[in-house]
Amino acid sequence: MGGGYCSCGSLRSAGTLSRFRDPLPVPREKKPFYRSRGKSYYSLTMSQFRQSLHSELPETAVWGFDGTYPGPTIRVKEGELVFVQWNNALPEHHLLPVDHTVHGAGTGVPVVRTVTHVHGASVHPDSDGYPEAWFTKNFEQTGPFFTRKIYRYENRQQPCTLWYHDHALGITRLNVYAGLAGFYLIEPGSKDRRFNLPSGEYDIPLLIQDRSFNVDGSLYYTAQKGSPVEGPETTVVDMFFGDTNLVNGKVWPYLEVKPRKYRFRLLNGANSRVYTLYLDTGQPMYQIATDSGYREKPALLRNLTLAPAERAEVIVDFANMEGSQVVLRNSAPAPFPAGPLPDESTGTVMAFRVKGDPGGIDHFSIPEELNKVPPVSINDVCRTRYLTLDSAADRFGRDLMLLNKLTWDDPVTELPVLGTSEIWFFINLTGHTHPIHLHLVDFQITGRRAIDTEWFKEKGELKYTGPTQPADREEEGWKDTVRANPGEVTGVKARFVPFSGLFVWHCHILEHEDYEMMRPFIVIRPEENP
Ligand SMILES: [Cu+2]
Repeated sequence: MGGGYCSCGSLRSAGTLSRFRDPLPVPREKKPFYRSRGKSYYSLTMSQFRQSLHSELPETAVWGFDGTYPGPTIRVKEGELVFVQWNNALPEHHLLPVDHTVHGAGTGVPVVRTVTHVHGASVHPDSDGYPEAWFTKNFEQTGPFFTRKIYRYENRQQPCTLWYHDHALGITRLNVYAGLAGFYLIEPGSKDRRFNLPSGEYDIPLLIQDRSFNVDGSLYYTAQKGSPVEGPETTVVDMFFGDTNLVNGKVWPYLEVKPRKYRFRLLNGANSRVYTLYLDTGQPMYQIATDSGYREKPALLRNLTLAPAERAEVIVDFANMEGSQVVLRNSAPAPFPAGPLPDESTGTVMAFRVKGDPGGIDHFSIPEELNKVPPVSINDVCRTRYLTLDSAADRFGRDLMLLNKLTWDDPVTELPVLGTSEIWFFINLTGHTHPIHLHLVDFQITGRRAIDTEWFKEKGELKYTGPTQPADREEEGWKDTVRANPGEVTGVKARFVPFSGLFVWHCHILEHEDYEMMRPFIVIRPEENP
């Protein structure tokens, strides 16, 4: 076996690892290697190395950027023109068991392929990280849609917390699980949007992921026993849930905080797990931003749910709490929303230890108004689309999830016109929630409505069984990923600007996106509209 994985069933029990043993790592910030007249140039390199993910575990072979997992944080300004060369210096063999029966991952393509997507970035299609624009070590081999080595990011969008991660067709779940992810933060271009929010050492990004380990410390990823396919074991599973939670690459870490306000940028970077996060002290988190920018006003929340790829920025005030420990916990069932509740291991995320004095006057504040988020209007909607989320079975009888009953290779069916607005209604006919992500655009949730799914499957008609429900509290504002819940129709309204061309929309459960729950879409220019 070429990689570092072990499928001998020597899974390490999560209960053998102590909680809150290691300090939270904060990814270092990447500096551009050249900056001139509002343009910045970066180069990041993916490689395999060993890193301690918990001090009671042997070092783990992981993949990362510039020798760290998660990769270094890229912090840019609104409107700054940024160029990034994403380099691949990974070994020839994959760290995890590749399944060659999955779309785009057949034996005819190199096993180790990468392509980096900045999730939520408004970019030209040639810099978006199209799943078939992959490349191998030193760009020796490239996928059919590869066009350029250096990606261009204009960052003409609201200040927000984005993240970069791998997006290679058929192996995204493995590349991200191995460690290929990091933060990409867009900061306000002008002072009036900076407010007086906690900054510097009081502004901390938290990448939350779940992982399982073998006894030798290596990452465990499912290999199916009794594979229906001849040859290597197949590894594509309906969902994958790890039995420990990591934050910024450490299992159940702790962070020493001062008794004052902190800004946390929460990102669910898990393959399949949904997190409902809360503080065990019952104290509030003041949410200030959603996926794609500031909320209109902060929201006082006791808990908030993030499906894979969703983000929320919150302010937590530890004032007058010297000497106490606050635990960030998870209460979301897996699968979501009707699976078993988390146990003590998967229900624990990290701890904050409040120590010392505030370190000066806490002059940071939670603003009353943050942004102008217009109410969702349907007056300018050019087109509505009804798109089903379906469960099916593949030729081997394995679970397979589809969008509109189509596969990745089927002809493109979503062709919005540049500059127009559309509402996409996701009709979820499966048994669990799928976080649906559209590249290029931000959107607002128009609402959710329960339907009779059996009726729909039989007659192909929508029979609503309840009134329209508005977005959840933590979803109010601009989003790029939305939870489509089972038995519901979920609507999102997006304006397709500013780039035309080929993009993708998909479920962000990585096991689903790797196995047909992803579709291309093309933003066409008005003159191309038939
Ligand atoms: Cu899905």
